Amino acid sequence: AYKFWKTQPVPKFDGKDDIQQGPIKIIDPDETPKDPYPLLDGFEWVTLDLTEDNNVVELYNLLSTHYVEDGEGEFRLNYSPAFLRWALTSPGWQKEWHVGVRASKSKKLTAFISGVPTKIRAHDQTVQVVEINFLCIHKKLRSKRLAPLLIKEITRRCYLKGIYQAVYTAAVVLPTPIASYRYFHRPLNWLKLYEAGFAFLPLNSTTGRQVAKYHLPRNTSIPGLRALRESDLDALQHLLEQYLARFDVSPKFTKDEIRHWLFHEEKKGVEQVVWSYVVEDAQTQKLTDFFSFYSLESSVTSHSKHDKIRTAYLYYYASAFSSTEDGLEARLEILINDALIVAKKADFDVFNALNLQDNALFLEKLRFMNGSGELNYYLFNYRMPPVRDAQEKNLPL
Ligand code: YNC
Ligand code: MG
Repeated sequence: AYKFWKTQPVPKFDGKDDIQQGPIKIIDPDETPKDPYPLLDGFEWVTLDLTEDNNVVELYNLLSTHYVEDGEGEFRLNYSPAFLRWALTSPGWQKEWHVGVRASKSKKLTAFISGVPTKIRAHDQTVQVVEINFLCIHKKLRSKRLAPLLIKEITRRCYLKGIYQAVYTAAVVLPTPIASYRYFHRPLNWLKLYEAGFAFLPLNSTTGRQVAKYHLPRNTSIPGLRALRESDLDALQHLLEQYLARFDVSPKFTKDEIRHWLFHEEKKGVEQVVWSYVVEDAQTQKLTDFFSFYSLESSVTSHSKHDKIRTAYLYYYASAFSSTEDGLEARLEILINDALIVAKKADFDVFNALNLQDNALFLEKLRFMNGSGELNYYLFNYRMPPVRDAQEKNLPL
């Protein structure tokens, strides 16, 4: 097992806990091959140019038919072209890290892997990383050991640019997660989810009672809640940094990254991907809270009167209430409930969240259902002790 992963600079499953945090292997750039790895016969490497609409559409077409499905293959993630462009052209992005494979004859895109650069904080260390995502192989090319080749090729291209560490997430278990979480789902339009085969009717309930159970007020409840403005970005960066300091690992965003990942600028013809809201205190004009979510549809592959489920995914959030008497737990409950109301108003069908960071404090109270999906978090060529959650760390709640 793990024929490929055994050869990579990642921690072994039986790793000791007392190991020093830091790189696993020191990379000598001179030993990095200058040419791409040889590919299967009849296929060739291609670097996509995501500033070109037709390249984005090609990638969309591959992913929308071959990317991640749920266990039964009933639903498949349907990242929109706008989402793909957003996810892959963050500050510092490199064209060379949008790696595709084409069939030499038909020129059809048959596989892909991507990376974007960023920094993370792991305890007190800042690490320059590439974030790897959208690894995808056409269904007819599966189980031919192409995935290790894609991974080795993007690794080579990162090493050549002097990046030796990576972060990535996957549903599959590989050596060795730094943390593992489960997906939770909060129905916003229960009836549609039921009709699409995503939600089930409990034996002792009725459709009417299920709809009532997930009913939300029409308006948000926190005074001063409003959409994020560009003029908030400095204050938001500060609020987020303070809040994320609670956790063992977090992104370390520059202001440009905050703008890119969190600020939606109204532009004609550009579909909204991310929704961000802040709470501004009326007296002090300070930002006290923040939440965001992004939009990612799922295609319903089974026969149903619905072909898409519109899902909002909880993204970053922050609150200055962690250090006050009112308490973080109570505050997050109303804050994220307001996020549900905003998402419902924007016509999302379901609101997803993982049980990471402080999410366990509100998931149950806000009627998220425990899902079957899991997500493992990984670091490449970097060792650190397992990530602890807020409870284990005795953080103020
Ligand atoms: C996976 N998701 O274990 P061993 S997540 C990493 N991430 O290797 P083959 C994976 N490795 O066990 P197939 C993986 N899935 O023998 C499988 N593997 O050591 C490993 N699905 O290769 C697997 N997208 O080509 C095994 O498998 C080897 O044809 C088998 O292709 C796999 O984006 C896949 O779920 C996932 O498109 C491409 O099934 C295919 O089955 C597919 O024979 C649907 O591969 C879509 C899907 C995955 C989404 C993601 C994160 C990817 C992270 C990759 C690792 C990055 C490392 C850091 C690199 C940069 C370094 C620097 C600096
Ligand atoms: Mg393969």
